[in-house]
Amino acid sequence: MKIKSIEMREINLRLVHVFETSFGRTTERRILLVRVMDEDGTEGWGECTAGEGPFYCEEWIESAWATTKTYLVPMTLGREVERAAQVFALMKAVRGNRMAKAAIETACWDIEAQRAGVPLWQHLGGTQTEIACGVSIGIQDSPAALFAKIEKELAAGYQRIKIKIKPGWDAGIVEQLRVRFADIQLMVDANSAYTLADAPVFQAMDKHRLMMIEQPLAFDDMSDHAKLQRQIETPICLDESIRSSDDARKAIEMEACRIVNIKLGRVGGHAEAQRVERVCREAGVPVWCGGMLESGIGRAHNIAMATLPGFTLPGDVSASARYWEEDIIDPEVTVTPRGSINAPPTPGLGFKIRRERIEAVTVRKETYTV
Ligand code: OSB
Ligand code: MG
Repeated sequence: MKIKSIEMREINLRLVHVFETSFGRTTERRILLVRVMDEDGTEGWGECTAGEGPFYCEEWIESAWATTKTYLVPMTLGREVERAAQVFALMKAVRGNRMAKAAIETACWDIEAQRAGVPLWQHLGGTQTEIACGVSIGIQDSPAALFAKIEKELAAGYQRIKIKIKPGWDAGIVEQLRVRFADIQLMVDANSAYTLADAPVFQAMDKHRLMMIEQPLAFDDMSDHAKLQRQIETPICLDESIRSSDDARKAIEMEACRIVNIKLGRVGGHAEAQRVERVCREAGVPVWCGGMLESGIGRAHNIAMATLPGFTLPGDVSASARYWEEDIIDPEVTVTPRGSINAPPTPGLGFKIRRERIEAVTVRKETYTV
């Protein structure tokens, strides 16, 4: 495959519901989409999952745009690779910036799968034709509002509920939730809002049988996560801390977590995600697919990745309609009444790209061709 053209564009999409985490609120997504074209004119699409500000991680839309344009495009444009799995290495000289890299890398996997005439999920080595879905529910204005949201998602069939927590909206809320929803599969995500001194908050949650506590402590502190894990019974799941398969290996070795959330952007694309999945599977550590409020393109890539055999827990990949009035793919992502998404049967990403819709929400675009 020769990378003949790379188009970068920013689209703006308003969320149906404001999403609040311990690091802030999101009302409108600014998404960098990448379209790569090969020598035969086959085009692949990728999505950069960087947020609107450098809060979940250092990358954000403006840094991703600048890094892609100034460094990643020159490193990949005009290059020929035998396999999409080699694209990440072309960008090796750039440190970090994995979300920006993943946009180009995943687009190349889309191309490769189309050229092979198979669905991307099969091309990646996926074995599950149906993926288990949960939802991630942001911090709400009141417990009543949270209860109402949970009722609605359970009625739609979702298999597990994740709530966002922050200091002041944590153990007390979980306690109330357990009174109302005694047996549901429930978990919390702190997005690094705590320190080891808060261990009592998590010890208080132990009696509520949570599936896991996601990323309670700092993104760059596996050592404290290992200490916290020794003080609580509930499994810790790492999100922000896992940027590579080496990170996963180290986290497992030091027992900083018992579950791993894999996000394509955070690890730098499909090839690295495959390596993380493998390290975890071989160590007997379950993984699940995280979400970054993706448009249909990123969502389709997530679905493909989540068919790999190690993805044994419900993920954060849910229906398009929970996020968007109108998605940019056709059909939109829908969830079955038993809370699952079927892997698409058609080659590549498996969803049609709605060009006109994308054009209508594009705010800037740059194309590079050789
Ligand atoms: O920590 O998993 C997270 C959204 C933005 C940034 C970080 C996270 C999230 C979510 C939402 O939890 C998952 C989704 O519904 O896409
Ligand atoms: Mg998380």
